[in-house]
Amino acid sequence: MSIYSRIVEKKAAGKKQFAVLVDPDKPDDKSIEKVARLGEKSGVDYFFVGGSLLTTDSLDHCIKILKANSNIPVVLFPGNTLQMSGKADAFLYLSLISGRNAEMLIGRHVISAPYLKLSSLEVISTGYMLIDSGKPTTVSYMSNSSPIPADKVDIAACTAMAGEMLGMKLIYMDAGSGAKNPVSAEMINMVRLHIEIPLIIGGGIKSAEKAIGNAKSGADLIVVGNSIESDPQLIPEISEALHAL
Ligand code: 1GP
Repeated sequence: MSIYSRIVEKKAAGKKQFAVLVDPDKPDDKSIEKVARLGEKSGVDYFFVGGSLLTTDSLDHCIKILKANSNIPVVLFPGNTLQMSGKADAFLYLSLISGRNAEMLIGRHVISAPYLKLSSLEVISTGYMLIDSGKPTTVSYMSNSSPIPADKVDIAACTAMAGEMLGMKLIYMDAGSGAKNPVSAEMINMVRLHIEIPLIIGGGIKSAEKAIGNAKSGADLIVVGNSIESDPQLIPEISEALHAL
């Protein structure tokens, strides 16, 4: 079964899903191995792999370790077109629909399209929405785009609707890695009410309570990266809490 069908099927069954984000630049091999084993043991649904800025050539190596220590599908969450690896299972083809930078909306996609076509990766068209988190994040700087203001829930809803009507398969609302303020429950709720496709929420989620709150507000898939790097025990905590919902 494709990863997208799996996401849709779980959503239809009312099951909440959990993805652990691994930045291939950051952890050492032992830490990646630990995350993979903990993820496998606690039923993590996906590993998302990627970052806004990779400074080492570690992508393939990171995926290799995750695959050697778990059976969890690896989904590329690319910060740029260079972050492509045939060792992964799927590729989030992110169009930054919250911004007005043509390169991030379509330009980079034109460059990567022929390579993706040749790869065996499952390509999942994703409307990516950056939400303001109180201070500039790496992704807002690197993408040269303004995030949607945190209190403009109507703009978020209309942006997500446009993404869905343009044929995108997922909406990913992100406050950015290590965000000071995560996406608000009110905004998640509003967007959920206006779209049918699966909704991913990430950025600044630091506890199982917050993950559950987001899921109850309408998120189908929760992504956590930063806080897991400092406390891997959050993996079983969040995974169990979300899957018990
Ligand atoms: C970032 O949504 C992801 O793009 C995850 O954010 O690292 O803050 O958990 P954190």
